[in-house]
Amino acid sequence: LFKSDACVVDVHTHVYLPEYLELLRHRNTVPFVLPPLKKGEDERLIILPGEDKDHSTQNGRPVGAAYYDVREKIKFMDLHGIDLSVVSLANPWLDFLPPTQTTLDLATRMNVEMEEMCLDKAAAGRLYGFGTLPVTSVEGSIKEVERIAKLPHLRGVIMGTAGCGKGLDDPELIPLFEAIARHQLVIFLHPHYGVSLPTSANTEVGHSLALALGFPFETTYAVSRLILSGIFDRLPDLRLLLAHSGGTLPFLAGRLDSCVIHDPLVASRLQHPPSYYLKRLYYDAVIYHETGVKATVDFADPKNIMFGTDHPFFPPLENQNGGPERWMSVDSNLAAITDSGLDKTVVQGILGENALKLLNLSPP
Ligand code: 5CU
Repeated sequence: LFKSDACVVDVHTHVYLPEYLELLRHRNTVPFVLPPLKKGEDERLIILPGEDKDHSTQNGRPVGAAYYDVREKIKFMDLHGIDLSVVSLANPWLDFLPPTQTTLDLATRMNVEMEEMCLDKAAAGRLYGFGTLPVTSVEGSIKEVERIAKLPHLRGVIMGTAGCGKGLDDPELIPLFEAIARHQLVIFLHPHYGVSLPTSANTEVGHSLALALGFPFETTYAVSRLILSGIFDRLPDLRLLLAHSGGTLPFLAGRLDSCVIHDPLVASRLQHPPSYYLKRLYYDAVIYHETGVKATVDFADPKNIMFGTDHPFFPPLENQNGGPERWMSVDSNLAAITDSGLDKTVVQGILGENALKLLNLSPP
C-alpha cells in the first residue's frame, strides 16, 4: 500500500507495562483483566466505564503479547515501516487509584519501566515514551514530572480528561500544568471516559460507539473547557498533543468561537477566540479518513499534525493466511495521509518530521 523514504514516527502507540497488567489481574472492578474464556486463548481486558455491565461488552477484548511485549511492538513497527515510536501507557493509566504513597511509588516505577523498555536491546534505539502521572495527587504528579524530565527517553506525559477528578479546567491542576510547561514536556491528551449520551433501547453495540464517538466527544468537551479556563493565556508555552485529531475540534472550532464570542461572560475571560488557541495545539492523525486529516490540516498548522496507529488496539480480527498481516487500522490512517492530495512536504511532516521536531527525537 505504502512505500516512503520519509522517516515514519508513531506518536500514538500504547503498552500495558507488565506491572500494570499484574495490578489489573488482581482487581475485580473495572478496570480489570479476566482470565481467558477458553483454555489456550488470551486474557480479557475490561477497562471502559460500564463495560462489565453491558451484555455486548462484558467479555472485554483479548489482551495478548502485543499489549505488553516490546518485541511485538518492534515486529509491528517493522511490518508497517515505522521507524520510531513514542509509547504511552494505555488507558485508564493511574486515574482510578487513590492519592496514596503506593500510587506515587507505582507511578515512579511505571516511568522507570518505560525508560527501561526504550533501552531494551530489542527496541534497538527506536523507542521513546510518554510518562505516567499519579494524577489523583497534584503534588505527587508535580514531583513525578520532575523525575520524568530527567529520564532520557521520555518526552512528555500521557493524561486523561479527568485530571484529579474534576476535569482539566480544575484550578488545582494549574501548578501541574506550570511544571509540565517549565520542563518543556508535551501532554499527550487521551480520552477514556466517553460522555453521557441519551439512553437507547438498543445497547447491543459492543465497544463500537463508545470508541468511535464517546472518545472524540470527550476530548472535544474536555479541551474546550480547558481553553475556556484561560490556561493558554496564562501558559502560552503549554504544549498539548490531542488524540484522534482532537476529536471533533477542527470541525467545530467555528461554532465554538461563535458561541463564546456571543457570551460576554465567557468572552471577557479570554484574550482570543477559542480557535486561536486550538490552532496552536498539536494533533495526531488517528482519524482513519482523508476528510478528517484534511480538515485538521486546513484548520491547524500542518506542522502540528502527526501520524499515529493506536497499536495494540484495533488488531485485524482474523488472520486469513496465517502469516504476518498488515493492520487495516494502520493502513487506513496511512492512506488518509498519503492519498489525501496534500503537498509532499506536508505528508512527510505528518508522517514523521513534525514529531521529530516537537519531541526532539533522533532520527534512526
Ligand atoms: O479498544 C479500546 O478500548 C481502546 C482503548 O481503550 N483505548 C484506546 O486508546 N484505543 C482503543
